[in-house]
Amino acid sequence: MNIRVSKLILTAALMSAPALAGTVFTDDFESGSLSASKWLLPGSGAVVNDPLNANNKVLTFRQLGAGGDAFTVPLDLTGPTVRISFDYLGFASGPNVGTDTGGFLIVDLPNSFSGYVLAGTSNAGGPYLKNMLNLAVGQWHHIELTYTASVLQSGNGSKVTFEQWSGSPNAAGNAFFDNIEISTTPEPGSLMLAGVGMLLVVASRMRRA
Ligand SMILES: [Ca+2]
Repeated sequence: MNIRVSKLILTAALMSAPALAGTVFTDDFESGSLSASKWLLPGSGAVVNDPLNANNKVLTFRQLGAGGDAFTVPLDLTGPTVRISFDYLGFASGPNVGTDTGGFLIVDLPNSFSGYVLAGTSNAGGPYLKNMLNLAVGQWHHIELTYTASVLQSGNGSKVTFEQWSGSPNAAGNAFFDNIEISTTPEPGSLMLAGVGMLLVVASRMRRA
């Protein structure tokens, strides 16, 4: 596997001595299904073979959705810093799709099914972080998001949900996620940037040999 990384740092905040990152969720989908211990109300989410690598299993969606389609079980996202990383692959069903292949992430507030669109492949729908825009189709991309939980008011009981958004011009089943990892990183209080979105966005491209 050759990994080529190109970093796009939109807004970097100094993070000194980040330690004790706690992983609260991982799924590489190699189990072949959406485990009830990890996923809540999976909707049309389904585990399928990676279109680029038949030996790998990934998440996709049988239908377009809105407001979330594959929800994690409630997680402790008290932070203060929350990190979400994953791989994303999109194909376009027609020339009008461009790079708006439909993948979106939403962070649901604790004990709720409403929340904030965190990132998506289109400006439409209001992604809070825009780092999934303009991703080339037909290849995997590794995405890392870091945000302060206070900005989104996430906390213990929050869910992260994935979907192929119904606002995308793409046909269902053309968006794929893999290697999802969600963790929280305690930081010294003196480094908190109160009320300011602290974003460290690393978009990289991963080419599978
Ligand atoms: Ca996988």
